[in-house]
Amino acid sequence: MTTITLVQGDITRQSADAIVNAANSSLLGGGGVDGAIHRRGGPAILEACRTLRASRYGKGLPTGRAVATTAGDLDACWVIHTVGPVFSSTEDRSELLASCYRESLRVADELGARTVAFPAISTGVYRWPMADAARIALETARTIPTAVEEIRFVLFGRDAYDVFAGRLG
Ligand code: AR6
Repeated sequence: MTTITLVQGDITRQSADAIVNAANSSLLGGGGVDGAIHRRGGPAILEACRTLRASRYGKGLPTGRAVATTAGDLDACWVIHTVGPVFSSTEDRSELLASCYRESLRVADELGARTVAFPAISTGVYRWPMADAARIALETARTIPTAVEEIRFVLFGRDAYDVFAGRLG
């Protein structure tokens, strides 16, 4: 039985087994959630990302995939890095966005994580409209078979929270 919860706040302040990062395929950090996670989590996360690049993801982590590292100084056991699609008004990339949630939860299951905190993937720099992103995130979270007990969406700001809350019902 999986419970979906919503929180308004900064994901780097959350306590969870796994915290999901809206990364880019380089895995070497960036702005938004990615920057915040690396800043608060400290250099161990970047070091682990560099190792992953050198070993398995020399060409980068593909969009829609997910991979775990240490969570460094964050109050979590793991950070799960996933690469959201850039929003396109001419091409339907919804399946790739759903895949970020599915793959992150698959990795969480492999790790044995029971609580997983997600940001609203692709809704910042990658410009996905919040209402549509919330629909995809919640539909995927509701329907995926997983041993994760709590899927927590951590929304940055009141507007994003309200959009998710309106869709969760
Ligand atoms: N906690 C929770 N949510 C946050 C936080 C935070 N600390 N900071 C921002 N958000 P974004 P993307 C929200 O841009 O769109 C990076 O440079 C934000 O308001 O972080 O998937 C990566 O390296 C928005 O709603 O991720 C990639 O290059 C949501 O998190 C690129 O951005 C996602 O915004 C990925 O873009």
